[in-house]
Amino acid sequence: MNNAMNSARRYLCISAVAGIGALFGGTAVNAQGAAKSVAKERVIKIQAKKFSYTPNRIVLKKNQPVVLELTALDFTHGFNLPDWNIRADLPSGKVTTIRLTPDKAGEYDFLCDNFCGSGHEEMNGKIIVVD
Ligand SMILES: [Cu+2]
Repeated sequence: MNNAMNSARRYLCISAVAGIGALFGGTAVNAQGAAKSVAKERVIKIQAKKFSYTPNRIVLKKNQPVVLELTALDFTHGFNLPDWNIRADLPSGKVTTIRLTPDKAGEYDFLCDNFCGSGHEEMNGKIIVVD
């Protein structure tokens, strides 16, 4: 029963993020939806612990769908990507999934927005989207 509840929660979380991603992604998200069975999502695993993300520099290709699988190891950290209006809590020991398809090249900062201690302000990283 616990597993069922977890997957239900995860599904809700993914849906919320996908909705937000649609605002950012525009045509790219629509194109992804249309070609869903063809486009292969790239999975990127990210670990969060006091006070860093590993990796903390992530290079994505424009218009390539990706799944971020975030795992906090020691605390409920946050993941906030303000330029894309994406944020999530990362409960310790659980995998939090965020799907996105970047449609603009550039550099985008992400950061922990759950205060986690003395190094919290330096807990951040960068997503680099290339053409
Ligand atoms: Cu943190």
